Amino acid sequence: MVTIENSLINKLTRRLTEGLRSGDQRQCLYVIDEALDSRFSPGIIYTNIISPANVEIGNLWHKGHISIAHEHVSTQISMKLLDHVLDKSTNSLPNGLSAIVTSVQGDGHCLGAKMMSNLLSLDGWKVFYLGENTPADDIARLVIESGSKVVALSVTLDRNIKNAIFSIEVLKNLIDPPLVVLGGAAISENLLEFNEALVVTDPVSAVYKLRKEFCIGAEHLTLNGLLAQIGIKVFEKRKAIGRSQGQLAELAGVDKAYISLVENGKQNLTMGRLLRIAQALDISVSDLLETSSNL
Ligand code: B12
Repeated sequence: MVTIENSLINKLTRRLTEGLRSGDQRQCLYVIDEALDSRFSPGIIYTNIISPANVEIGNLWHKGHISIAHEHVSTQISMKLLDHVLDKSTNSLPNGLSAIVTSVQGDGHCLGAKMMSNLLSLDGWKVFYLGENTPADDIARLVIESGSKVVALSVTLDRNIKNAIFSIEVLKNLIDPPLVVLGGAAISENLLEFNEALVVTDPVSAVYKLRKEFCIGAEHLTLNGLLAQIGIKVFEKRKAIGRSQGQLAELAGVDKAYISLVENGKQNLTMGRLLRIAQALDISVSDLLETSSNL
């Protein structure tokens, strides 16, 4: 199962890299839609497909094989892909908290910060995504204006670590200081630790840590979100036990179309049918209802 998933991920990444290299936005969107149809989560699509494809394109530029114009086209398409995944995913209800996300001053690498920004949006945060290269004082001003509780900083270039330290220093001195989350290649590759910031290497873990930090939980899930999660679980479990939709429908005593609607998160199930589907999958109702992550 894991091998099949990995080989699909590798295949999608290769096709995405080709699409990005030739600047073919439509091909890139097809690849991402295929990843979404294959039920890969936004976090997996971001970190295991879009990210390595961009590393490949960036490396081609760094080695002088493609021009900066080609690299910029690829980055712009990738930014659209990140938003496409966000638009197609199930958002949590707003949690009432806001966060600022940016690359630190001097850093023009923007994809990591954008991934962090979109995953926070997906999790119900109001996000101010500032793009790249933002000076500390301007971040501080926006924290005051917006009342943001979190500032997530992305640092890719080693030479910009000092700018991150400066930003932390400036933010720490505010009357209502935000929690600073630090990530990016320069931080993770140098295994840096900071007393006054939360250091996290990948954006999905960062969102989970913030959930804990701010006690944000399943109460922010919408009905549509819950139905989508039940659908994913039914689909995954059915695949894992090797049954077709028709076979599962027969076992549960419902129509095949009903299972299809459930798996697509479009069916508001009755308790009786939820129980029968759970029994047909040989799992408990609470397994199906347990809210997991939409990340
Ligand atoms: C693409 C790329 C570029 C693009 C950037 C396009 C853009 N607008 O983003 C371009 C071509 C413009 C570029 C320019 C430069 N680059 Co460059 N670039 C890369 C490359 C190939 C990939 C970076 C990337 O996009 N990765 C994909 C993203 C998604 O990964 P990521 O940023 O690491 O983010 C992940 C995690 O780190 C994390 N994350 C990121 N931010 C955050 C934040 C938080 C809060 C959290 C929790 C997590 C998190 O989440 C992401 C998913 O897991 C890397 C090499 C590599 N193999 O990584 C070099 C690299 C980063 N670049 C490098 C350099 C030197 C430069 C230049 C100085 C080159 C030059 N001579 O001009 C310029 C600097 C421009 C500037 N002012 O910043 C060096 C950095 C060396 C160093 N250690 O300091 C690298 C490592 C290449 C190398 N081997 O030399 N680059």
